[in-house]
Amino acid sequence: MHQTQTIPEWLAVSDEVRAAVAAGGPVVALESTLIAHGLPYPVNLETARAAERACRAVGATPATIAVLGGRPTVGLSGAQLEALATLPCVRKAGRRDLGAAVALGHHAATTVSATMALAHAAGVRVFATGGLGGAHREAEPFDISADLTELARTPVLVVCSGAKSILHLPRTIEILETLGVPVVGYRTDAFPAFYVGDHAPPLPVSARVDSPGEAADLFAAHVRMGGAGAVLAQPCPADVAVPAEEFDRWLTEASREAGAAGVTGAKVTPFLLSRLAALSGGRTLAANQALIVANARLAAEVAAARSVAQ
Ligand code: PSU
Ligand code: MN
Repeated sequence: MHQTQTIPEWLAVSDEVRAAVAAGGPVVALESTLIAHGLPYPVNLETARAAERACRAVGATPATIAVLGGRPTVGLSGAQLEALATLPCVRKAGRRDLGAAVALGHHAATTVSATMALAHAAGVRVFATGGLGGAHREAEPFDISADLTELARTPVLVVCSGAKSILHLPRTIEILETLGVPVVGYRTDAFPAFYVGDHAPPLPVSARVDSPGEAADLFAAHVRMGGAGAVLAQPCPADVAVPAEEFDRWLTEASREAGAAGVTGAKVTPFLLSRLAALSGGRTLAANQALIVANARLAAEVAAARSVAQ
């Protein structure tokens, strides 16, 4: 079915994405913070390209999203993707930072919250990432990601491997419940813990689906009844997932280093991910890469399921 949504003039949308959205074809939004700040070069560029290929392999159009020179852009070209993966001056923009990035002409990678906002403006309903932001573990300094509140207001399905294991996951799930955000397990009854294979005790999901079609139907029903965002979470591929005891050791050390270095705010997540990659001898990096690509593939399958395209 064709869409009638007009794309706002402040938004640059690639010809390919514009045509796919207009035709009601499957399109998958991909975020850029994991490229610019979540993964080191050249793994970041390889992962971004692999995620795009995974979408195309199942017939969906990838739409990687960022702000380039103050211009919110949906559907980066190969050269734009490379610039984002290599330039040192790329900022990290959550939803609240978009206005500043536009007005001040910044290059900015978009987090889940900002990517959802721009995907929605372009008429894209399905989005793939690695792990959501959420409630951090420490009570002080208080830190809860804008990803959660964006899910409460913007009707985009976020396909991920749950929320990042550096977070307080039980608290993150409770906040999503408070915000009315469905947390749907894909072929699992337990909320996935990013690249960590198991969480004891298992964390609840609000529903389980076993096919892309069921996921698409659930999301369509949620939006039809006035709901906004939803989370579709699948576990990290088992061959690369990291055991919880090992992860906890690395995280304790990485958190100590973050405290000693006085890292706060938007810098916390990139700092911890980078230290975890080093402390694990690259194991978390390999797992992060694998789950991002797997989530892109699943998002493409869901986007291709009929009810989302209507
Ligand atoms: N998933 C990954 N790596 C990342 C992120 C997600 O595999 O780096 C990013 C997302 O952009 C998410 C952000 O929105 O981390 C959360 O940052 P913060 O905790 O500062 O809200
Ligand atoms: Mn934060």
